[in-house]
Amino acid sequence: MRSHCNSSSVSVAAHTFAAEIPDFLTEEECKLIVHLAQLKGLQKSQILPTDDYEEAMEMIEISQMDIFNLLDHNQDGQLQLKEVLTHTRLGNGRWMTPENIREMYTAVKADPDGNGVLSLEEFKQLNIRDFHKYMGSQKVKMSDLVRNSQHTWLYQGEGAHQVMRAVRQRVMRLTRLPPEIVEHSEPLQVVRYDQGGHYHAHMDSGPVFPETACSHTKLVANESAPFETSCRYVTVLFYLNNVTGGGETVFPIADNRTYEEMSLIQNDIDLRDTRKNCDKGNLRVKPQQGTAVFWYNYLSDGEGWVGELDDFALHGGCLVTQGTKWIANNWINVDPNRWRQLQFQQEMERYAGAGPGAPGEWTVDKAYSGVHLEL
Ligand SMILES: [Ca+2]
Ligand SMILES: [Ca+2]
Repeated sequence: MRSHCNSSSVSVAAHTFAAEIPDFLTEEECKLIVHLAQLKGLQKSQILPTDDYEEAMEMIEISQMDIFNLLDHNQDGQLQLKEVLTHTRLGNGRWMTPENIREMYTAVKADPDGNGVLSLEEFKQLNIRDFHKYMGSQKVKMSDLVRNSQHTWLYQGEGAHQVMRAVRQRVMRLTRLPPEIVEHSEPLQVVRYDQGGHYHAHMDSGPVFPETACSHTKLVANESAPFETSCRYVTVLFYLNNVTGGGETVFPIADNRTYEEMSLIQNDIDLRDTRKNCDKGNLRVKPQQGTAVFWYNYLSDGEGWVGELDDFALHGGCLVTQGTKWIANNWINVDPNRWRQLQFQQEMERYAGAGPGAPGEWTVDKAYSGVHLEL
């Protein structure tokens, strides 16, 4: 699938598997989903940073040297601009552009020799508290955030609206995944981007380190991992309307033969920035009502199970320049830990089998109502 072709079914990119399927949903189904989402009510996908940022950052016990080493990706003893940009968490939810970083350096006098690179010596001189103060003092608008949209979750399980059930069944056939996996995945997420909305390029799933747990299996596994992430094996994205201007889905590095995290940001051009650089992305899909796009966020482990994250699945929502954009996401959750996934499915079956009024205090749907996932 290169650029916005309207091929009739599945097309395969060299490295990224992404399929574009026109008319996956009818116009009526799209309208109904939007209507249901409006009835339920949408919430901001990301909120403006709060004032307690400074305090929160000071609580983190990490030495200045550790921060430096963490940021110095290529280990050359200097912090290049792109190394600082890559750590989006530094911005406290605010999307940092090369200009933002340079302004910050000037404000906190971080780069006295003005060469745009922070040497270890310069970094040691820097008072991290000044940096936090500066960040806290910045007026941040919604358009400055990583994500500027609103969303809600719609139930798709048994007893749900027939259209919601039909969509789930269709996703099951499309992905050819076992019903028990699809049925116990996240509900449908409906997202609205108003004019000026965007979502900078991101992965739908987080890296799975030993200290990370999958949100959906965590409770069942009774694990207390310090970090959690939503393990989304497959993404199926639906366009619910035709967008007047912008709003494409971009895969900045789809098809790249070689990929280094750092090549995403070069010569002041950050390919992840969907407000500025969508036109430079490798693959762009134009929203068309009823079309579904689906892709895998993980590679195979070679043994028929989920393997490593697929970096090429990096994608974002381009700036909506005119009108409103409505999409929906169906994510299929699979735990890279096969045993945990199995345990989760068994537990879910047990709850389902216990019938109404069963002590199932939580279900996947309950777990996701009001969830604010940061990816
Ligand atoms: Ca470096
Ligand atoms: Ca310098």
